[in-house]
Amino acid sequence: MDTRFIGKKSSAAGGWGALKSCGKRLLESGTPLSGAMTMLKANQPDGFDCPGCAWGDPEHGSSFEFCENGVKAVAWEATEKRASPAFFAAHTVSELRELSDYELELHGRLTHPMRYDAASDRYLPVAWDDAFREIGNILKSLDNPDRAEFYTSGRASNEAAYLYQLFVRLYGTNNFPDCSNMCHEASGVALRQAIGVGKGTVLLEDFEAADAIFVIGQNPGTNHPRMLGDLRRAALRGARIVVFNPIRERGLERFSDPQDKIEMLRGGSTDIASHYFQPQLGGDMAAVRGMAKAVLAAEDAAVAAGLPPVLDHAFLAEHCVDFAAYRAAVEATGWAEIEDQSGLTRAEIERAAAVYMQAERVICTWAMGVTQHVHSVATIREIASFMFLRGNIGRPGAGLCPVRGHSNVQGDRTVGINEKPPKAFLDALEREFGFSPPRRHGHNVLSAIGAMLDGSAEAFIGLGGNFARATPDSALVETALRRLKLTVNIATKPNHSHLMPGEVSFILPCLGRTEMDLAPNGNSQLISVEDSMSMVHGSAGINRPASPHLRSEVAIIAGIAEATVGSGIVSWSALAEDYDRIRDHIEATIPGFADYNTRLRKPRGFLLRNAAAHREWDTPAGKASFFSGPLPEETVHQRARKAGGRFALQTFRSHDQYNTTVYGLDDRYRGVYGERQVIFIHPEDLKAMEAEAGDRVDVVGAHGDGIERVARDFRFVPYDVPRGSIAGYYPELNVLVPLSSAGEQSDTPTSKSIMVSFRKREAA
Ligand SMILES: Nc1nc2c(c(=O)[nH]1)N[C@H]1C(S)=C(S)[C@@H](COP(=O)(O)OP(=O)(O)OC[C@H]3O[C@@H](n4cnc5c(=O)[nH]c(N)nc54)[C@H](O)[C@@H]3O)O[C@H]1N2
Ligand SMILES: Nc1nc2c(c(=O)[nH]1)N[C@H]1C(S)=C(S)[C@@H](COP(=O)(O)OP(=O)(O)OC[C@H]3O[C@@H](n4cnc5c(=O)[nH]c(N)nc54)[C@H](O)[C@@H]3O)O[C@H]1N2
Ligand SMILES: [Mo]
Repeated sequence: MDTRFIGKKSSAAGGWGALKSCGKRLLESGTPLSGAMTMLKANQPDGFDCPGCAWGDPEHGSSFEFCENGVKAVAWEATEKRASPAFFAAHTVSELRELSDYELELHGRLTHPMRYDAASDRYLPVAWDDAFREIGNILKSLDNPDRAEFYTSGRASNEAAYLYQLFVRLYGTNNFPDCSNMCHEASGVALRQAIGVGKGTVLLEDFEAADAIFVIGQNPGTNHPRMLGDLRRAALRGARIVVFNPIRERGLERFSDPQDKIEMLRGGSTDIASHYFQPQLGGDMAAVRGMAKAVLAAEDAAVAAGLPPVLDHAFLAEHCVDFAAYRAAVEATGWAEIEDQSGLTRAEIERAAAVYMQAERVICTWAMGVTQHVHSVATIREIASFMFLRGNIGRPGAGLCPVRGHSNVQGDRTVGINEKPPKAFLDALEREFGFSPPRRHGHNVLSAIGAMLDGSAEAFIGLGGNFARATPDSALVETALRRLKLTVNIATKPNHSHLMPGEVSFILPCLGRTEMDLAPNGNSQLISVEDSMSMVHGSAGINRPASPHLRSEVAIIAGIAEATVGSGIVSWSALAEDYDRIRDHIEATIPGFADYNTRLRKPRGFLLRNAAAHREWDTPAGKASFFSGPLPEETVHQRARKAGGRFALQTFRSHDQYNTTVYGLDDRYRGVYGERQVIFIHPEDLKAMEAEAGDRVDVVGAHGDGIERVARDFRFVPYDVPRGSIAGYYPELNVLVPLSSAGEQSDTPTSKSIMVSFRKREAA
């Protein structure tokens, strides 16, 4: 078998490997020098917000914080390559559909507004005003505004997102499918129930004070490299770092900080995780409940022995409700059930609990490994309950930290991208603008797809993102998009969603975060974003736009809005001329933004106050609320084992991609080169199937809803994962993610627990 694609793993995350990879990326981007210069302005007081991720920026961010993820994202946007009208003239859309995500985006930045021409099956240039007029006319012609879907991906600025929601609500719908529906939705839902606010409670400074940091279902080495710097500093000063991850991820094991000259010269690295536990997929709720069980047992033992208590009784009495019910639920859950579902032994779980109990201050972070399961909301409630036991919230060095993905996904929600908007916000819009915004709930991602499939949606507008590839059952979604009357994508680079044109279809090219956005008076426009720690700060691009025909997202939304709802209520062009005016409206309609335009211009921006971080609880009970539901009856890995010949599959990211944007085919942290169609699997599972490393198979969905799903031609990579739980890359495996499987209460696709089997590869 050919296993040349399986190679050496990087010995540590970061380090020279990261520098080498960045150098390569900058060279490929065509402008090494301007690319490097651009990097120096990332996350600087007078620069742009890094489009790489939503991790916070340090207080004294005066020296450039090196981050491979950021360099790639910036170089990707600053490329010299152009997907110009000549490129679209040279290829039919059907031809382009044959390209991989990787090959497609390699063609570079979009330069002109384009309209699909069905006769020639090509995109042809169109004038901006003609595009706006036609889009407006089609939107106005729909029987009902609820027949249009307005998607947002989390790179849109606060200003663009606010203007977008204003336009869409004036148009008359709350249909806001959003990338966060596929991402941290469960965190928002669970945290609102538990602590009254759907956001994390910690600041970057808290990582300097924590004694223990639990990192659950997250791969920061790849996805939030700057977080590794904070974890490394914590590890060096003796904080314990406890990881729960089915896969042994290199970045969580060892890290060489490219910021640290001595470590780099000596080829040294710092151990990150002090404890590494490998649960089964979806086993975290059981693991956390097991830890709680150990904590409660230790409390009983301490009381019996007359020792100081383990629980924070003052916090429980003053701040919490439902502790007794929670305690009863934990005690009713047996160790056998916990061990089977978590895939961890009681001894392992007790070791993790001991770290928790020895720590005065604990932070718990998590990401997609927790949020993309059926029982994600319950799991996050369980995590919050566990943290309440010792009052690990609302004091320095302690708290809950969902680590967000897209650089402004949190801000977009704050400024109104929400299919279930709170009443107070709609009331505020009504007061500020004098119209009646729609009150019915709108569509999220899954219900928008449902509406497209059953014909009740007729138009799709995408403010960024790659809807067709990021969503489940991608093949079905692609056909659904092609049946629409209108599809519009506001984008920086071509992607597969643009190749699924409706009857009328436009690609509208916009400025990226790194590019100068000049107002008509020549002033540079400032936009703003909110990071995972609720810091809002300004961002201004410095590069010359990729093409003179690009418009800002704000200007494009203003153009569509004016052509659709007119300027009687909102003067769109006035707002697009000066974003300060948009911010004045945000300040008037959303709490926390007082003096927005002034505070935004301070070096680190400002913090949106988080009540829970001050131990004020905006929950129905007015207190932090314990959760006392049962463990899931069965998770996918348990069902797969019972059925035999089945596996629980998770779809995750490689080290060389940003969501559906694939930068390259290597994943050096996992030792895979030049190949993305791979399945990571336990060597004993391979043996049991009489298969070997490098064997090619088809992966077959086994969700049991009667729909045939096949991902063809994948190769095995033996890996350190629990038996029965396997892994492979998104978006290649999205054909296997069932639309009909969603998180309870979050409605998030369950991309981390997909039931599959294997069969011999069929020739295509
Ligand atoms: N370079 C890069 N950076 C990115 C992105 C990118 O694609 N590339 N995407 C951005 C976005 S939008 C997001 S949301 C974040 C995503 O950041 P992550 O959540 O770190 O992303 P994933 O690659 O999906 O990784 C999930 C991790 O959870 C583990 N995991 C999977 N299932 C389980 C489980 O059941 N239990 C536990 N304990 N662990 C599990 C996986 O093994 C993997 O290590 O990153 C952001 N940053
Ligand atoms: N199977 C599986 N599916 C998943 C996930 C998973 O883990 N597994 N993760 C889910 C998650 S966490 C997320 S967040 C979603 C991501 O879903 P999306 O946000 O929809 O996808 P992206 O790949 O981030 O979007 C990339 C496109 O955005 C456009 N773009 C880039 N920068 C800009 C900009 O500044 N402005 C505009 N207007 N456009 C821009 C480019 O054209 C690029 O092609 O995918 C989800 N889908
Ligand atoms: Mo995400």
